[in-house]
Amino acid sequence: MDAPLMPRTLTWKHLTGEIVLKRTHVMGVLNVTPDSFSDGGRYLDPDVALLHGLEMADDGADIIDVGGESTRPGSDPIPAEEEWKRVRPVLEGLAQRSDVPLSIDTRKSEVAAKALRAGASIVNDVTALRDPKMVQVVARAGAGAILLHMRGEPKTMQERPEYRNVVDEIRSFLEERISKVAAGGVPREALAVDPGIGFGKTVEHNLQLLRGLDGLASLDRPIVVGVSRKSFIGNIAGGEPDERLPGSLVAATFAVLRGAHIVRAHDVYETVQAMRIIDALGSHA
Ligand code: HH2
Repeated sequence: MDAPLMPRTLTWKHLTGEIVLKRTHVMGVLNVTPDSFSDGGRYLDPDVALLHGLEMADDGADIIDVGGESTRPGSDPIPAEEEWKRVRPVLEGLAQRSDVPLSIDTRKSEVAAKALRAGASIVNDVTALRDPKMVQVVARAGAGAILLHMRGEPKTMQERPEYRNVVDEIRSFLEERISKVAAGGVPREALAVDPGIGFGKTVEHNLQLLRGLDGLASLDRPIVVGVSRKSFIGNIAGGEPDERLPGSLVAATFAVLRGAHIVRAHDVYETVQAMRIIDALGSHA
């Protein structure tokens, strides 16, 4: 009898090293913004943000994702200078005081370039490196990048999103972006993909995507999923964003069972504990 095929261990290269995905990794969210949907204003003070980042590192975060601009539905972009002013002290402080790899959550190449010089290793871009300048910045620095699927722009993305087959369309989009970005000089090994839960999707689209996540396995790149506190959880089960931890943990666990390698979460301690258990039970079995 043939031995069962074991899933291949994926490796994700970034500026300061590589992440070997032998277990589920947790990416902690650090929003240095006044208006993020679930923690807006809580970490706008750089000292408070830095302490929260260090706490997430202690709690077992594998990556800390620092963002200075909200991309919640309906949000407006902010100037690059303002975004950089917010994230700079936090990135510099974390790079000095922790070894956890840092990602910069930005769609602006100027901010990404400065962040990579200040200690970030990965660019988390909700526009999937749409701007050719962003591809250049990532390629030149030797950074890692996350390619996320978003339909349209944050301002309007939730206005009647439609798909024929949401999983197939997102897989095709990501496949195309991987090829384009690789042609621009970023090696495939430096790329991870993200279906973009909540980025131009209805509640039903989000559910279909989570159920069909294994459809992204053929991309052969690490799959990042962000469900933490998102509105589909409130829509289905109620609760304000900071009351959605139970639903977030179930959705993250389900995503891992369907093939996610990295989960992006606000509540790092709780998420790490949940992921340790699902991994021990054999998440990839
Ligand atoms: N979700 C948000 C922001 N960045 N990046 C990735 N890779 N995946 C996600 O699902 C994702 C993301 C939105 O969440 P949050 O950062 O908490 O909110 P806001 O955009 O309001 O700051």
